[in-house]
Amino acid sequence: MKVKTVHCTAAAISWAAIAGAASAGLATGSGGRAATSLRISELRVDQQGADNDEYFELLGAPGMSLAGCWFLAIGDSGTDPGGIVEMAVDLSSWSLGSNGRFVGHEASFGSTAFNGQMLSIDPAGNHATIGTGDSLNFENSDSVTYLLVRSFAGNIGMDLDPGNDGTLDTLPWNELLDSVAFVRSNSTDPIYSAATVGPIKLTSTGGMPPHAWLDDAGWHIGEYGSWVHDTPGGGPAVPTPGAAATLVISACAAMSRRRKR
Ligand SMILES: [Ca+2]
Ligand SMILES: [Ca+2]
Ligand SMILES: [Ca+2]
Ligand SMILES: [Ca+2]
Repeated sequence: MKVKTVHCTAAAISWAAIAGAASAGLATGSGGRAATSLRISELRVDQQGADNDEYFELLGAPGMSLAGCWFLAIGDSGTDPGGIVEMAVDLSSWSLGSNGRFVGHEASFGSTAFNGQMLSIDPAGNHATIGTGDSLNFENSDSVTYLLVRSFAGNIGMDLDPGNDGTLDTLPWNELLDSVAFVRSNSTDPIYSAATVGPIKLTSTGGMPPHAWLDDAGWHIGEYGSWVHDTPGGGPAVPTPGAAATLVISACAAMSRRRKR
């Protein structure tokens, strides 16, 4: 299947309006269907020392099933700068907690103390270990786009953007539910989301947001050597999904633009 995402015409008009909020619920899959309420609401991709506590958090309706949903990381490979499926997590076995949250984390999650504090999951949120040990290794050396999709039919290593022009040429899923791109300074890798976080330089060497979370005001960037802003399985309210439908066209348009940082 080869599907272009360039059927939107309102591109430049809407892009500026949503770039700041960075909180679009996207629905730019091959079917172009309306966005659902399922969102990416928090991500920890980097930390001081070994990245043992990485996790992603989703937010939707309380108790909602995640059957058919996948969490994807789209980045580079050793020789190709973009569009590569770096990670694909099948969420089908799980559901959202009583507060509408789900956290996927690595087995070593909760093992690092900053200022005497360690991470733990809010008891109202569901959570699951992804793989064993230090298994979630979100890349933080280049820009990466995270997608939440329904019915993923691709595989890890697949190149969804062979021309590396910032437009995904292959969309191996039925529906794109949400997305966010973590942008690193000096990275020339293309990204594939209207919602962006970063770049920000919090360390002597890096320019990648180590952590970010979503609330009513949009995405916020957390700390590198502190859990003070982390709320895995809990946290602040986020925009209601109703707002997302109006952003569909602009989101599609944004994805057709090449963005280099
Ligand atoms: Ca890790
Ligand atoms: Ca990492
Ligand atoms: Ca590529
Ligand atoms: Ca949270």
